Amino acid sequence: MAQISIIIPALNEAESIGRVVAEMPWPLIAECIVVDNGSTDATAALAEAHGARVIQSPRGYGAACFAGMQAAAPASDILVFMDGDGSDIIANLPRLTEPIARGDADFVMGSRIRGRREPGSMLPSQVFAAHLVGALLRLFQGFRYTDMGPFRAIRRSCLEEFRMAEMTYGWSLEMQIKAVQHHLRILEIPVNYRRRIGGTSKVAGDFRASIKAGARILEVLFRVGRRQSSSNPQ
Ligand SMILES: Nc1nc2c(ncn2[C@@H]2O[C@H](COP(=O)(O)OP(=O)(O)O)[C@@H](O)[C@H]2O)c(=O)[nH]1
Ligand SMILES: [Mg+2]
Repeated sequence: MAQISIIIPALNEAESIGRVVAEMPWPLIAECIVVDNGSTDATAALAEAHGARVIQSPRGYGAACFAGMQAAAPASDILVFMDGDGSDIIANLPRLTEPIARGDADFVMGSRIRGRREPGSMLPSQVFAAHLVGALLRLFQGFRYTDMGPFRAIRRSCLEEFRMAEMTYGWSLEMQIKAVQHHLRILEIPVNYRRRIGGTSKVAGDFRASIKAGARILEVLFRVGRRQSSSNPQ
């Protein structure tokens, strides 16, 4: 049976992280790693109390995901990323991991756009950005993603070949672009999405952070995305 590590970047998520970790389907997974990078609240202690392995990482969403990937148990062959605010629905996990475990896919993206979204869980600007990036990626890469959502599963050996470099908000999109560039078998499946359980948004709901994230996403789209177009003779 494929071994699964769940990786959750978490920054000041004390209001939600305990419940997120407590809801883990432990028989299905090898471990749940919570990557805390400088939380000033009880995020790390609560995650640990509910059964997660807590590690620390340098600042940045991508840095946290990268540290989680490096810390995953050597025997794990599938890595799953999800957020620590309770927005992702863990019951959707098998939909993400089973196609990889069966050998039918290497990367399974959860699309919130295709799933059911609790009203208010995604801002109109996020829905618009997902569509825009999807359309641009189709132009550049020939693969249509409908979302850049956090909940996703990837074959570990593939992710390790990507040489991930985006240590902030570009991480998620970099992974999606490199999956196309490395000719992975990609599947996008609907996942449902809720509002965060508590606490405050560090990205979409924070004006400055969302502008920074948007700029970073566009930069990754053009820089990483175009690398392939220019090196690909087709
Ligand atoms: N470790 C770490 N986690 C972060 C950082 N920024 C955001 N997160 C986490 O990444 C996830 C997504 O952030 P969130 O604030 O929910 O963004 P939103 O869903 O766009 O509103 C949450 O689990 C955050 O705690 C960061 O700089 N470091
Ligand atoms: Mg969130």
